[in-house]
Amino acid sequence: MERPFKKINPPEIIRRSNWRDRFETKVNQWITPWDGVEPIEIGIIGAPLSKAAISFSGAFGTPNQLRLLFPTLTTYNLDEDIDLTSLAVRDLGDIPMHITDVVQSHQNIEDGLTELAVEHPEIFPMVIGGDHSITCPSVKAFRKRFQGKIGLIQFDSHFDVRNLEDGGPSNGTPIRGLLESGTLEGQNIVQIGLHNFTNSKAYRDYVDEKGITFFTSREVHRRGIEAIMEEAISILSKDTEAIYVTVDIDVLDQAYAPGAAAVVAAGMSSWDLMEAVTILGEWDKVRGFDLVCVDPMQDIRQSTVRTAAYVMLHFLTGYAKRKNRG
Ligand SMILES: [Mn+2]
Repeated sequence: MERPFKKINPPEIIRRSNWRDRFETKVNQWITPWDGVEPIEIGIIGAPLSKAAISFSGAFGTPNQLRLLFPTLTTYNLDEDIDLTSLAVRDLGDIPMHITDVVQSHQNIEDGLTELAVEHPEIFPMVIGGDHSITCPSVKAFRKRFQGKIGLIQFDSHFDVRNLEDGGPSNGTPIRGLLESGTLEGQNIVQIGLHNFTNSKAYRDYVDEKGITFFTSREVHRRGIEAIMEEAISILSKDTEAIYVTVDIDVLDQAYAPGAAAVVAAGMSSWDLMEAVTILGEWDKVRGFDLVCVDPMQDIRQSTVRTAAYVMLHFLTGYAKRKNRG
């Protein structure tokens, strides 16, 4: 089989299972490696970089750990009565990382995702980190797909606008990098799940000055996620052609995501995040997605990797609803 891409390696792990219930499909039987020929709607791309994490992170292992978990999940969403096999989702493989050079690895991510955008603009990119630093090169590549302005919706307990002088780029700087490179404008960014004792006054002032809208974890808890999403979508609809969604798993409470690279108390609940990504999957303007900062090395019974898989599957459920609506 010829490789579909020059700058994206084939998947490192292909999880097969020998037993099958004839009336059930598991995720690994549906999300198989792409042959480069079959028309597909969504491509999963691993960005296994976590050398840019401020505290040590094993997030480089997440794409493979997700693949290993796929045989434990079915493709059927009971609440929505939707089987995801109606969507053509395939595994495009992993972007190769430099062993020591973070900046080069970021360039590889931008180059790999640019190759995908140029060769196959019809494929929706679903990028799996890695730490949050990967979002900066990923959105830079995403930007090239559109003429108009793009927007970003971020789930995170941190602003991720740290200064770039104190040892960046890192998983604390992706939004700063996107603002300073002119890739994004602050008024087209909404951040959800921001938290107490994980940020500083200086960075809140920076976010305010740039015109970014943010909702704290407490606001989500008190107002409800549907109301927050409605407001977020109304803000981002105004001036954008396309939206990129980035999910940092540290937006969740430590009970739901013990394997987040940075754990928080009183974070968002899994349910609120599932509802939010389902809503975003359904929104036509959303054209790119990433999920970051899951550290399988800190995880307990793969619970955080499993939560990450559920986030993906709920987003894809929303995408199936978008498609069915036509
Ligand atoms: Mn983050």
